[in-house]
Amino acid sequence: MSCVKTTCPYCGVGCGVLAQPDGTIKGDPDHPANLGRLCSKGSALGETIDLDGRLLAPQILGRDAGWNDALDLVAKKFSAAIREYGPDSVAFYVSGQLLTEDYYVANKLMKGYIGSANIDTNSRLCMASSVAGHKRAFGTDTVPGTYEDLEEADLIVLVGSNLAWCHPVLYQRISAAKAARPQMKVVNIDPRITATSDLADLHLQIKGDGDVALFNGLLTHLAATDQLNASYLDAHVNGFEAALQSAAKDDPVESGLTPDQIAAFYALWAGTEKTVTIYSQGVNQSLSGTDKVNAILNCHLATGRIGRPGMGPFSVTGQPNAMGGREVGGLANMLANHLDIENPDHRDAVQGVWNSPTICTKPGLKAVDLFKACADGTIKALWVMSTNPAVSLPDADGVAEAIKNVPFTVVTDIMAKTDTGDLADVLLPAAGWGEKNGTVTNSERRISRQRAFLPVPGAARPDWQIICDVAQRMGFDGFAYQSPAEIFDEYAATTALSQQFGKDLDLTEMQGADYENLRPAQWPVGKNARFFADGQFYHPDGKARMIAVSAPVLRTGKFHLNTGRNRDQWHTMTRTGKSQRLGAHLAEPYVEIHPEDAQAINVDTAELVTIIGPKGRGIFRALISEKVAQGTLFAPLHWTRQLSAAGVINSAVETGVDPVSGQPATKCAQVDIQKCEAAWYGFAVSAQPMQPSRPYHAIAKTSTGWQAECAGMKTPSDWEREARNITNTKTGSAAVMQDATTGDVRVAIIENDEIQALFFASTEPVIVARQHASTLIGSDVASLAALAGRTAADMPDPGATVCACFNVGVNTLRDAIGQGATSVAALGEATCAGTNCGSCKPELAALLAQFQIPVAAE
Ligand SMILES: Nc1nc2c(c(=O)[nH]1)N[C@H]1C(S)=C(S)[C@@H](COP(=O)(O)OP(=O)(O)OC[C@H]3O[C@@H](n4cnc5c(=O)[nH]c(N)nc54)[C@H](O)[C@@H]3O)O[C@H]1N2
Ligand SMILES: Nc1nc2c(c(=O)[nH]1)N[C@H]1C(S)=C(S)[C@@H](COP(=O)(O)OP(=O)(O)OC[C@H]3O[C@@H](n4cnc5c(=O)[nH]c(N)nc54)[C@H](O)[C@@H]3O)O[C@H]1N2
Ligand code: SF4
Ligand SMILES: [Mo]
Repeated sequence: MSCVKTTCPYCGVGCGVLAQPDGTIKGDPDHPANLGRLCSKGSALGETIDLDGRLLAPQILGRDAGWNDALDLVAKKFSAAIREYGPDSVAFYVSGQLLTEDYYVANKLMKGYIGSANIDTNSRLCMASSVAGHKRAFGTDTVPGTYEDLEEADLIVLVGSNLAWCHPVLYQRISAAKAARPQMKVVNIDPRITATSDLADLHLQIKGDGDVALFNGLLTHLAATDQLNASYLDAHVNGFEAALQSAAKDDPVESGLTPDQIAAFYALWAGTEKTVTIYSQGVNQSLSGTDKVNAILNCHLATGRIGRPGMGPFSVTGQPNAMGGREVGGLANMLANHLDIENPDHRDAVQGVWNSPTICTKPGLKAVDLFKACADGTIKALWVMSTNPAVSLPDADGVAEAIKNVPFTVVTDIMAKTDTGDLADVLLPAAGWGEKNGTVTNSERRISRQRAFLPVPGAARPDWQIICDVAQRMGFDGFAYQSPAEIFDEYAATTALSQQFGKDLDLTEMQGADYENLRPAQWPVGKNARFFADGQFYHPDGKARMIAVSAPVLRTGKFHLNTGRNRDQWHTMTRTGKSQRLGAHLAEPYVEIHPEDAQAINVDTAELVTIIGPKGRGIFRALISEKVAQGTLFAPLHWTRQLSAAGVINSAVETGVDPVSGQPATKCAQVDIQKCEAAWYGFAVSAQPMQPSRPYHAIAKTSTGWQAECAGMKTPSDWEREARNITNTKTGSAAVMQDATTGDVRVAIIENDEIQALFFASTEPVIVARQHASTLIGSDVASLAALAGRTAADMPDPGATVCACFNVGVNTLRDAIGQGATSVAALGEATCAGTNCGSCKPELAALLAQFQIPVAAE
């Protein structure tokens, strides 16, 4: 079968993938980002390309429609709003998951033809603080380093980055480099203990937002101990004195770390020339996000540790095309090619190359303000593409209301049902990964092709084409492209402007390139791969700037809610949620809470808690863990109303935004937490899709159908009816058993001698071998044995999945450790765990530490 070289659609590592139409997925050994590796999400891509749940035709007000009607309506409504209320009455909210070609035409349409800059992107929630920090320091938004720097470094400092789960292949590259050169050191700065901490020689469990104090302290220490690079500062950097003065006012102990920890970190940093500081959302998603970025950059500039092999600051991008979006000007305060809206020469030049009727003259609304403008009625027509803001923005319920308030909303998505799509007047079906062609740029500025290897299903169309179709119907020329290759060519040509104005972006070499066979290429193409090697920056005087920043006053509230990601899910789970393998890792919305806090609110393992924010609340499973500090909570952002009606964490997250970048501070919500007094807890498996609609519920795919966790506040009077309703199984005979002493309930629904559904309820969280229960669906095992929910002697219960590739559960691993496996490699040999993508290796190491019987000293 033919094998197509494409790129993974998930994280910003940008791994090359070899894909076959039957869903066989392998890492591309020739791709410089991954050299053949893939993580659990990449490896499971084949399980997410089915058409289940796909949006296959345009819909107008919930009914299938033809493209002509849908496109005419969108064009008519946008044109009417612009005519009546002006260009700023319409808005696009787009995504770092659009391909560069999609992004380019969306930006061109809004900024050059509609004449507004009201196009913002989910990168505002993701990279905006890094962009702003780079621009302040370097004069342009440049990530200077390459992935090889991570392997060549002697010290890697991870700040607010759970690399093991979020950029797994980079984690693996660093891990392999460290194994080969054990003198390489890793420091992890994170208020939580994470899977990434496993690689760290030093874990600094900082207070939330303690980063500026820590890095300001580092700068002061470097100055006080005479470890700055004076000649570099003199030749290439402005602002040192002011930055140092400001830094000296901060006390690093404010970071929450002990003087010993601080001293150990400073000594390591000061003494290691080849230092790379990797930072991600623990830095960006903060009220002081941009200042954190500059506090880090200050230390690299003051030591001249930038632009040379094995050293430099490295902001890792989240989404597959976060970087491409920044290049084409996807943010409301940028023009294409890293040029500035505020600069009339830049505006004229962009309008010139576009030959467009107009050009926006001022920055547009940033994401949070954009949805406020939806709420207050300013926005009359909104188009959301490839993002799910009703879940992913803070105050998610308020955002959903705001979208409802817009007179006309369009959503382009690949899925028929999403929390945002449910609010739209018009749904437009996009071609998804594997079905469309284009380019993406990864964290190290490497442009790779996404290539189609599947037919486009139903009436779906690629995003670029949908945008151009609407533009043409709005009467605009300049959108008559026949292919993404044409768009890319135009875009590559326009990067000459960046060169003309002395900026960094340069794809001119790629103009006219053989798009079909384009090989992964890093920009600036054909030049030094590292920026700033010559000490030249992009401010008018050619120098970099150190920025005077001060540690923020830390917020105090009842609980500090930190949010982020799970290993095996991608954002709002529209794709990864399809894979039962990935779902088995962590199957419902949860919140990590410290044991003492759990005790204080009287919550036991696996009970439910309500998290109460200023504007909304949600219900989550309590995961009691010492990995979070006392007074802090951690919850993943992934669950949506489609999967768990009360499980959207952003319902409870309402914070401000960073004053420089406008990025919401989604890592430091102040919330309250209470025990959720459930009268009963339930667990169900069914051959049918379930939508239990109980006060708490969470559904997930299994190998035989679906599973549901649920809970209610009132005990049902008829358990059979409850079981049938929850499992969505109306026919068949039901066997109901209730334990007279405990009150535990078990229901099996059987039809034609096959188990269709099982339901378990208890006044306590249900204890049942969940994976085993799901394997019974469709089997003819006698219902009574099944009702026990235990595993038959010949079918050991593997327990919660640790290795998603080979479906190896925690019990299997514990047994293997009991039988003498003493290393991750030995566990791999015994069980296969960790031998494919390797994403679970940190967890294997943790299990070894937990279950190994210490060998007595001789
Ligand atoms: N599995 C998986 N991988 C992904 C994604 C996914 O959805 N799933 N999404 C991708 C995207 S778009 C992004 S942006 C990246 C995000 O990648 P990361 O930024 O690595 O992921 P997060 O889990 O959001 O947050 C990272 C860490 O910041 C810590 N943190 C919180 N507050 C602070 C603080 O004040 N200071 C410090 N130093 N640390 C803090 C959190 O405890 C958390 O462990 O992941 C990408 N990769
Ligand atoms: N509390 C909290 N909130 C956060 C974060 C956090 O750490 N904490 N992180 C933030 C960050 S960094 C990010 S990046 C955002 C991510 O948040 P979102 O962007 O809202 O999440 P996704 O689930 O990636 O949404 C992508 C949507 O595009 C659809 N889609 C997939 N492929 C295509 C395609 O080819 N074309 C089109 N048109 N649609 C497609 C998917 O089905 C899905 O509905 O969340 C942010 N929100
Ligand atoms: S690390 Fe994983 S999610 Fe990220 S690009 Fe590579 S395979 Fe995809
Ligand atoms: Mo992101």
